[in-house]
Amino acid sequence: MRRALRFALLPMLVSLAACGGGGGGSVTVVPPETLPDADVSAVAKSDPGSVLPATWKQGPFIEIYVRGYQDSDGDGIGDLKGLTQRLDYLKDLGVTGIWLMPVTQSQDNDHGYAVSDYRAIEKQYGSLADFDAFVAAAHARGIGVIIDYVMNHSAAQNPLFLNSSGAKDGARRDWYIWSSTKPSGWNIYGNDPWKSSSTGYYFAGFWDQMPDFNLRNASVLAYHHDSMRFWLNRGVDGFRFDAVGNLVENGPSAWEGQPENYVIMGDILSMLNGYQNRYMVCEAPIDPKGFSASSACGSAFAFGHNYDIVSAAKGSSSAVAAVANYFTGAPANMAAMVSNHDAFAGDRLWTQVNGNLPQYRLAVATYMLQPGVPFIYYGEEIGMANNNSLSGDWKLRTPMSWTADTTTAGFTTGKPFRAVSSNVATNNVAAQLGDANSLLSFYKALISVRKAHPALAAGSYDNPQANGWTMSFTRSTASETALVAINYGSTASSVNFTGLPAGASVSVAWPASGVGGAVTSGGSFSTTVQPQSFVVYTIAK
Ligand SMILES: [Ca+2]
Ligand SMILES: [Ca+2]
Repeated sequence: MRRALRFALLPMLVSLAACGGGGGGSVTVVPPETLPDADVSAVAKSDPGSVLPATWKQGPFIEIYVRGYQDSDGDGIGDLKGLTQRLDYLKDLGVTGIWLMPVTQSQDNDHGYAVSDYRAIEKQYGSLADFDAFVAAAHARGIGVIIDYVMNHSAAQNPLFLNSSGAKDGARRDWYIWSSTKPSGWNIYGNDPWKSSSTGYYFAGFWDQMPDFNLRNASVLAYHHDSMRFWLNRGVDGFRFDAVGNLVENGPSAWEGQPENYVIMGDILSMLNGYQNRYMVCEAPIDPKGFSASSACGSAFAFGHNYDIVSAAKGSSSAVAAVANYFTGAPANMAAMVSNHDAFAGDRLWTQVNGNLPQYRLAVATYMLQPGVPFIYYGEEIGMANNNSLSGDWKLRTPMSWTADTTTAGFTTGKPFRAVSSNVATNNVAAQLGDANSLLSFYKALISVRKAHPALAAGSYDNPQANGWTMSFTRSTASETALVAINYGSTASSVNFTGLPAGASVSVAWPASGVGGAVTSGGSFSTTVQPQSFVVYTIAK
């Protein structure tokens, strides 16, 4: 969401206008009793339980754009049946969770963030039965499923907004934000959020086709809780929440990260924690650490840290220090990533490092070995590049590169809904699956090491050191300590870990060719880290 959306949506606005769809000014005033409305019935908690191990929440997760992942029926649009066919690939990769970008019925026919029905599956993706089958198949492989939930705004074509905008005395009027005169002084990411309609001015922070809900209205919050339970009751393992910095506005100079937002998310976390073994994570670039608090989302994406990770990988020593320090003041349950579906978070990693594989591996090792729940963006594991002939966010949301086919990428038997990634001919699953030296094999090996060592998946973060281009830290659980050193520089460096149990045996976890040793009588262990490489050791307690 956020800023980049504006660019992606411009062509869509034109097409909507061309087909007469839903501009605010075109709303027709009708008697309230004839207004459209949505099913807002209450949904009681009915927890089906969880078949997943508690460790599934440690990740790694993979973020998947269903429209771009796998088409099963040749219409050129990815769907749930296609995604289900790829679950064995995802299990083999080693992920323990999947974040699906919106799968609810939407108005945009693209990214899905303009939700027109919160309790229905996007028809282009399949049916509710297809969704249930997908979740069951993921669970059977030990993989959890979280889905995007968009609470800040709906589609303008959502019946709730059609009701709200259709008449000043409709049942849903107060479900959105209205003013009889146009408020002044507002600027949301460069846009005036107040849009005109025949019944007044409504607030839409991101796009005139995505009106903001009035989240001060208890009925609206109750509706969203009910809609979340609709999915949790079906076995969904949690949610990724969009734009939680934008939920409640308190004025033209107080519209982002307002105190009410933390309370709203904390109430949702409490509701979600009433179910077994669930997880939720928030998008809140305005305050990632604050929204990670257990009184708010419990976990939020570490925006900011991602830029430093990539800068460190590219050789910035000041960024190395920032990366080393990050988790000294950040909750360990934050979600870490190096790119996602939004351009404001950066290009695809391959494009950020211009295809430099040593730098690529260093960035990945950093976010896989530090604290935080790792989130891989689909295709990152094979080094998919942007398609820079596309604009805005679209360049990041191309069909998954399954094969070297430069037209279909192996994604569809038909014509893909969008051009494929620029480097599909070289970076694709088919080319990398059997290659022990491929990027895909690197991801699998690193994920395997992370999952094999609880200290890496869930340990503390201790003794972070940044010395020039080298970072080191230790991570511990009750049963083991992991020693990690990453050298981002172009010359070998030596690292000395101290404060360790005298005489303890030191085992190698990475690289496979490494050599272990023993802690000295003074409690130290020294090692040499080759240029642009990293080492991981473990000591059993
Ligand atoms: Ca399809
Ligand atoms: Ca809002």
